[in-house]
Amino acid sequence: MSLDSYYLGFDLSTQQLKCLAIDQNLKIVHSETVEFEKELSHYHTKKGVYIHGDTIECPVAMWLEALDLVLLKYHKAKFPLERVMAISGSCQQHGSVYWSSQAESLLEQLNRKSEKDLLHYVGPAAFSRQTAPNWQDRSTAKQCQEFEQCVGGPEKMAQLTGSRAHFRFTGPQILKISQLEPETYEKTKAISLVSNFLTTILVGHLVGLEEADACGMNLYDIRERKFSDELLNLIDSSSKDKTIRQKLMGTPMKTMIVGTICKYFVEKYGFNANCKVSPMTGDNLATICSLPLRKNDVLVSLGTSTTVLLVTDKYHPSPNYHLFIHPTLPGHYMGMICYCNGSLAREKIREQLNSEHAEKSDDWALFNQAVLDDSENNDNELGVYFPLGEIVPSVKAVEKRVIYDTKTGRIERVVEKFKDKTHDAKNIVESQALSCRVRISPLLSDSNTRSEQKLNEDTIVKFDYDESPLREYLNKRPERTFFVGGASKNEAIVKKFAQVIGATKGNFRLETPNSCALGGCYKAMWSFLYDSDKITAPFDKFLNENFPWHVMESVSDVNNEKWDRYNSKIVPLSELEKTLT
Ligand code: ADP
Ligand code: XUL
Repeated sequence: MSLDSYYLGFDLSTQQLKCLAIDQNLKIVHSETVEFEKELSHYHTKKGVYIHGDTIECPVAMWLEALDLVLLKYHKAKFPLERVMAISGSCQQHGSVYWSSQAESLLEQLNRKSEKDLLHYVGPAAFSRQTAPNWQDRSTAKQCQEFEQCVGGPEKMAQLTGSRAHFRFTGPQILKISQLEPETYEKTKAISLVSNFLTTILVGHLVGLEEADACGMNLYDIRERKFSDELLNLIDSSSKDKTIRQKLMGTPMKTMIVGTICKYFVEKYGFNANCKVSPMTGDNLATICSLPLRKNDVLVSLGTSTTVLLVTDKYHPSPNYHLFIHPTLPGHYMGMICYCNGSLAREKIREQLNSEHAEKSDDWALFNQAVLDDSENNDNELGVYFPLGEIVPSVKAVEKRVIYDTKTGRIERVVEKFKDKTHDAKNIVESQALSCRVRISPLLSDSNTRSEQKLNEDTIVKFDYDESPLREYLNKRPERTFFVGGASKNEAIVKKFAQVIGATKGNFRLETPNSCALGGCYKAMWSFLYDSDKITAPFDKFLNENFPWHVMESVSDVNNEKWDRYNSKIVPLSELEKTLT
């Protein structure tokens, strides 16, 4: 009989609950999923949510049923749950769960009983509100305004909490509930994020917020590492018993292990009574734990949209991106930049190009050839291609092509089209990648590489709210870039992104269908081993040393010598963005 140890990672996302298991060699050994719409159809959700205009919510009871169901699948598969040493996981970010005053006593039953199911013990009576706002909700415009006014605008808000006020962030959501549903708010004993809701169920008692995920609330003062009094008072300045501070259960947790799994799961599914629970965290925070990312490493997700995640020790907030405390690396932050226009914008250019050449519209061959064709000179061209309104920069839908003076970087004229449609293929990928490069730049350390080009380094460039001399951008390169997501299959797109971003220690690509849950598995394993003094390595070192590197493909033939070739496009990009509204 093998004596393997296992670690579980949950992924409680919008449409499904997944549970992944790894062994002590970090190899995935089992996975089960419950799809909400299909398998829990009696909740009548569409893609996991209820939509009423701008209001988007999820039924909390559905998550309880899903947890029983996913573990039942493990049980039926005869997976040895008694050898699971620790559990952690990932949950959709920003959502909030409202516990009633009976919650504690109802949860307590999970430490004694197991005959019935979770819904029976922790059913509707445990909640003062049966639904949780979902991250897609857009109903809090008024509350976001109140939040930003309270601290003095979007920049101040970003400095304080790592992000400007966003509809989906939990603080504005709680404020809305306190204003529109005062009785519900009054009856609420405690408020969880989805992450500590799941942790709570696993350990069988109310537990506080996980600190990294608490940064997705617009309430947490990241530098002071405590809730902002100003913002808490905006929600609820009463000095009565049940103040917002008490509802949020005090200061968020920084612990690696929060407790052991409760009796319900031990008796019902055969977990070991010593199985440890490490706090669940938000999905993006779990994603960075799924890869061996260290300071100055960047993850570029080329999905429908483009998301850039990076690890930094610089607290340089901006209203255009998000900073969260890193869930496993003390003194570090996770930066997150979300672009709306990624794959769909590239697809549009590909289709136009193919139709000019009577090629099949969904073939990437012509597009790819154009992207890498260095015989075509596009040195004085720049374009932005935003078929959808963009988040970074924050502008309306627009497509704009310009010709600029290569000596000064100043824009000479706007053009309807470039010399050839192939130039659009090259220019869209270059400008998308360049936008990533200039936006991650303030979060990177100096890399001691100098450009040979003669540029006026004192020229002031402006991106979003940041204004600084060009020189600030000429010396900042990430160490490693990791590419994931649908378009990372595309050799040409990845090569161009890699050239423009210019990582000094390599570019990698991998398929990551399970990244959130896998990040949870790795966090559970490292937390368990570190907490029980079996290892001393910090999380990044542990993962770098133990990571199954064979799953990773090195994009090695990127000529990084060409990195500084894109330096001369920084000023024109800044100038072009200034003209957008
Ligand atoms: P999501 O972000 O919705 O999870 P994916 O990560 O699966 O999506 O990425 C989907 C996108 O990947 C599609 O919009 C498609 O344009 C793009 N894509 C898939 N294969 C390729 C390819 N070979 N070349 C370029 N783009 C691709
Ligand atoms: C991040 C965000 C989404 C959700 C998806 O800010 O809103 O990524 O976390 O679950």
